[in-house]
Amino acid sequence: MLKFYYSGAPNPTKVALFLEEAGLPYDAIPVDTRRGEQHKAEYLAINPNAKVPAIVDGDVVVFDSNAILLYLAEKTGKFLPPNGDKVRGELLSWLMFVASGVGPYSGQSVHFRIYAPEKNEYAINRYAFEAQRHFGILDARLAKRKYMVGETYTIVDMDVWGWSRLIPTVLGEAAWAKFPNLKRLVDEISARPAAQRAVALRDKHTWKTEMDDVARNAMFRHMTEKVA
Ligand SMILES: N[C@@H](CCC(=O)N[C@@H](CS)C(=O)NCC(=O)O)C(=O)O
Repeated sequence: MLKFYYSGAPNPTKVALFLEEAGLPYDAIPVDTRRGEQHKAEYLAINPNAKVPAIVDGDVVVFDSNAILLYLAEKTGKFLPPNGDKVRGELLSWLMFVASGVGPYSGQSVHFRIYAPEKNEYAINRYAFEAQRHFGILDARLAKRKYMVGETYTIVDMDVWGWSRLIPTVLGEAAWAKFPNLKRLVDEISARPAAQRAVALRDKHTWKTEMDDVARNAMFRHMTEKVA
């Protein structure tokens, strides 16, 4: 059975959404990043980047949520737009836009707003600005169309949902008012039974909740290693 290495964080949750939507049987294996399990040798053999998610599907190993969504969609033929170079170009562009922009800027915005030991106004504003700019681009696209690519719900919408549903954490409680079209898509997906199962998956395991020195040492290793 497909092994899904996960936590309740945004990137694994969008893969959980695909697995639930597609009805693929899977074995959910917890990787408690606050306990440092992402750095264990057996997990690094699967994902050398020491992050979740990753999957092992027979002899196929895939890490990075965006790569996993594309792999699973192509393998199953599900949640892809119709064939054609034009729409394929859109699919790849928006997947990479989420992978290289929405995800990293959202993650850094949360880091500097919530977890950084010093509240650095420049860094907070830099990452919030860029996260907001990226969400604004998604919102503008969704003002003119129901879904991100093609006429139906695809892996790009699942990819977008992963971080967008946490916009209040990324940008503050009032931020949803700026993205009505994106909110419409997020609300539609969040109401789907598969999305509810994806979000509830984390309740099947027990996780370290404290963001204490053990968690900081595992997740924010730059705090103890000066690079430049
Ligand atoms: N580009 C990767 C990013 C993965 C990532 O940053 N995962 C976070 C959870 S959302 C993680 O594992 N954090 C633990 C850590 O940084 O130690 C993806 O989309 O899968």
